Amino acid sequence: MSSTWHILGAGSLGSLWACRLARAGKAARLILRDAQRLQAYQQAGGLTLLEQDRASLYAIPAETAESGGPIHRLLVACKAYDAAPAIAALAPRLVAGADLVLLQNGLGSQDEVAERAPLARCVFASSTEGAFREDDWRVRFAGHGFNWLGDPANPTPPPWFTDLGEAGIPAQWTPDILSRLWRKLALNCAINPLTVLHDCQNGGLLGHLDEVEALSTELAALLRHCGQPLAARDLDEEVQRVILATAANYSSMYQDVRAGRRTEVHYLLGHVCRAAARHGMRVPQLEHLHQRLVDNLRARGLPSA
Ligand code: NAD
Ligand code: KPL
Repeated sequence: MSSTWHILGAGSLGSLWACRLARAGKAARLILRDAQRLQAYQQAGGLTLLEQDRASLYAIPAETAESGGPIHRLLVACKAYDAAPAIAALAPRLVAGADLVLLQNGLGSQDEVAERAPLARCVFASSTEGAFREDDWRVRFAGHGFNWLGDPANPTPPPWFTDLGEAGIPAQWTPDILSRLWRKLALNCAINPLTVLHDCQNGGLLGHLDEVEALSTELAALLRHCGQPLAARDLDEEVQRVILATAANYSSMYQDVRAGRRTEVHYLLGHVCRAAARHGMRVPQLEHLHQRLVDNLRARGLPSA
């Protein structure tokens, strides 16, 4: 097996991971959207990672999906709605037993990817690290956090997992990655849509705690119904703790909407509503929230799925 990390998507998280892997001497190769992006990247001379007041340039080799050559390990670092089409385009290059590391927030995109790459091992990740693009090929490491990785189909960590520690990427292998992803999904559903609808920072939700509590209660019931009792435990308290701890921040969905970017709603609130429907469970608060959010996005001319 080749030890090269192919990294699909040189956006915020993809660049953050690529730069740290390259800095640690790990073989990394970026996969960019098309020949035009590749040319622009080559002109820039590499990726720049900004950490506090330090800027470091990493001349990581790059290619496009069409470049050819086998892929043994792929970090999928695009948005949830781009993941399945990106993997479909790369499928002919994936060797049997290739490892895919899926950094997407929310749930649903992981299964879409797995369908398109049935011979690959899909490792799911849940990240609380924060990064954003200051400009093309310039990414700021904005928030130290942690990464949990796991494979719902196989509790054994892959041999390359030690690369992460060696590259200074804080990570732990967990056999219960689905519980982590559901918990984060529930937090995002209780907070992010309301910040868009009330046009406020996370702390602004302290003025709407009745709404937040009603959503948390319904989300916890749904998690238990979906076989995720751990993810449901004391959800209400954690939602309020996160609101307080991030009171001055704008949620990621709020930032996407404000910047006119497509949101990942289909894999967040959309996934929750679909899961409830599959289980024949009524979730009127969540359904109503979803409808209000969809209407709000449509009114702004943004995709609602
Ligand atoms: P981003 O938009 O900054 O980067 C995604 C990149 O993928 C873009 O550069 C895009 O052009 C590229 N891309 C899309 N399709 C592609 C394709 N077919 N081929 C090549 N490149 C392609 O997104 P991000 O903020 O890095 O988020 C990635 C995922 O990580 C999301 O699901 C997000 O919710 C999650 N996440 C992000 C952060 C963060 O701080 N940015 C934190 C936690 C989780
Ligand atoms: O993850 C978040 C986000 O903004 O996406 C928090 C801060 C937890 C709010 O849901």
